[in-house]
Amino acid sequence: MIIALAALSLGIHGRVAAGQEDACNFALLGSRANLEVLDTCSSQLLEGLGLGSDPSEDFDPEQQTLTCFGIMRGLGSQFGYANNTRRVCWETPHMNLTSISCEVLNSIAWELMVLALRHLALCTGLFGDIAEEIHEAMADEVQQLAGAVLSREIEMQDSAPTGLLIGEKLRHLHTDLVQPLQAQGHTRQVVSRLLAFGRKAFEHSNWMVWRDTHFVWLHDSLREGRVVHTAWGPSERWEELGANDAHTASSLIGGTSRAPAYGFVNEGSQRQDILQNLLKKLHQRRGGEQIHVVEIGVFKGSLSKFLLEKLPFVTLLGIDPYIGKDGTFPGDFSETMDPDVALAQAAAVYESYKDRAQLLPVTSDVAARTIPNGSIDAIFVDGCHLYECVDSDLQIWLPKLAGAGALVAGHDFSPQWPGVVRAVHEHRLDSQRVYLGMDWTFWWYVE
Ligand SMILES: *[C@@H]1O[C@H](CO)[C@@H](O)[C@H](O)[C@H]1NC(C)=O
Ligand SMILES: *[C@@H]1O[C@H](CO)[C@@H](O)[C@H](O)[C@H]1NC(C)=O
Ligand SMILES: CC(=O)N[C@H]1CO[C@H](CO)[C@@H](O)[C@@H]1O
Repeated sequence: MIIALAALSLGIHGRVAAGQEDACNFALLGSRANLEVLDTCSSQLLEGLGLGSDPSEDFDPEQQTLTCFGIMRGLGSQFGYANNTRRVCWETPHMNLTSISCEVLNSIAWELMVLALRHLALCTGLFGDIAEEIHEAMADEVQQLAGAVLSREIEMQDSAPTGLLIGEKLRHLHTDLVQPLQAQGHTRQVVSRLLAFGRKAFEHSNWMVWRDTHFVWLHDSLREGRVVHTAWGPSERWEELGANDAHTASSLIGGTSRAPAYGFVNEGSQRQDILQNLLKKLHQRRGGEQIHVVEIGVFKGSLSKFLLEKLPFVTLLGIDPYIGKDGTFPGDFSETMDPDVALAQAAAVYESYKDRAQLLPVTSDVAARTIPNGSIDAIFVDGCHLYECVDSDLQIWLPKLAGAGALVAGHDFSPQWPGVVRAVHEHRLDSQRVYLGMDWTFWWYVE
């Protein structure tokens, strides 16, 4: 069954300005969508809505669009994000089933998002004035179309191997989409549901690609008994990203037989979001008390600022010796910013929260001397990334933690920094829990 978007356009045919092709007059195919057609159509619609024609990453999430039901924010950004997520699918081309599942989900999401955009363009008068009752009635039609495309897709996925990865997700998204609408404002509801579908589908794609790639790489490493360079790509890849010790041989004691109990958890796509979620939960578990957090490796203070801004219950101690470029921390930070400039920026952040934030520009072991045992609720280890450093940070700071349930988290559990992997592994041998999330984040709770 081919569901024709043309059916939807019956009401508007002839309204498209003379000489202007309606590039969006195509049949909805779900996972078999023609991406070129979608590109042309969405470019046209985005331009019509005053958003520029090429969805790129730098769309402003605050950018406002005047629509038939009021101002919308971030519409362009969502298309930029969508466009980028397509590339995520092929980030790790060896993960065939994951890549294909990712692409299937993305194609469906693109179609539904373009459907939303098109409906928005229609009711916003891009193709001429249409009475409100008509675009309200069209919204119902759009919801039914989208629902039907999804049902068909779910049916196909049920018998396909990709169904294992995306079947359940599609079912949930379908349920959300076809919920009965509230009496007023069908257009607004349907458009937001279709866009929400896109957002969730892209989040799921990112997570799926991340989890599966991370899992395969970790599995390979444990089997070899050392950090290897498989699913995430060769070690040369990491060198391009700046200072690192990707080539350092890092053995993992006992390999699989003595490994920690690794678990893959989706707590958000960036470390700041993950940490925010974990600290919120910790705050609840600790009865709503103020939470004392130590951040090892502050640099210019972006993470500190985020946490202080978002989490009023956090008291933060930031530690960073501001040594400068010595190859022990990641990325191109040391290339792009002078340590004095970084320190000045971080100091300004801490200054503006000085009632609950303190920055110590010293090494982690020196800072630790002033901190009593059992007084800290959470640490985030993101300083020097070499094995010796991470191992020492963990040894120094674990006694500072306030007993059971305290959080140990950190960054760069990755093939780029095998020393981090080795240190975490050695601290959690023999089936102790270690959670792995996106953005190379790791964490566990003190037992
Ligand atoms: C999406 O990104 C590609 C480049 O990766 C670009 O060629 C294309 O025009 C973009 N826009 C749309 C609507 O897909
Ligand atoms: C803090 O804990 C460490 C490690 O258990 C121990 O060696 C040290 O003596 C403790 N310090 C104090 C002041 O109790
Ligand atoms: C389409 C695709 O990604 N194919 C890949 C499947 O996995 C093999 C083995 O890892 C790769 O060589 C293919 O490129």
